Amino acid sequence: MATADPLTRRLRRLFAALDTDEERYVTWENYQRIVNRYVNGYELAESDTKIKALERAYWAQWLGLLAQATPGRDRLSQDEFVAAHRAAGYGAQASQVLEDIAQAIFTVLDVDGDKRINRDEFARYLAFCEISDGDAAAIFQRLDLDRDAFISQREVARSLRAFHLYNDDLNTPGGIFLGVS
Ligand SMILES: [Ca+2]
Ligand SMILES: [Ca+2]
Repeated sequence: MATADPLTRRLRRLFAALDTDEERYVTWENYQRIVNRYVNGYELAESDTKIKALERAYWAQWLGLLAQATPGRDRLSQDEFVAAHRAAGYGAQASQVLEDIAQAIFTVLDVDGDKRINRDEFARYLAFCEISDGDAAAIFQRLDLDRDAFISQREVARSLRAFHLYNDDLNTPGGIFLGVS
């Protein structure tokens, strides 16, 4: 069997991060669980506009994935999940989906609302993801493309695109925003 290409490997790791109940399928409930983690981790109400925006962005992505699957399906196996992501392509129109997810995640992480993620806000996010502080500086540096010591919404969006589109960087850091370490 041929070795899977880097995009497929990234998407498999994303699948594993989503399939927390190890059903070997991803369903909308798995995405809801992620949204609920933000509710708890950031002490936000379920009705908070930040949470609603995140839920809506993930819902749009999920519908896009289902649109690529066999009609009538409401859950995706790992192979279906990878194929649906690849078919969605995240070119022009579908990239708006990633843009909306980036914006929603950014808005939650930017706790003080100054339109940029500083090191403290990023450290809080890593703690939320249960990723060790030891990696924080290196990950932050890779995400901070313009080296201004802040992560902008644009930098979040670019990292998400790099994660979802074909390129051979196995360690592209955008997965961090999706719970893939
Ligand atoms: Ca901030
Ligand atoms: Ca920056």
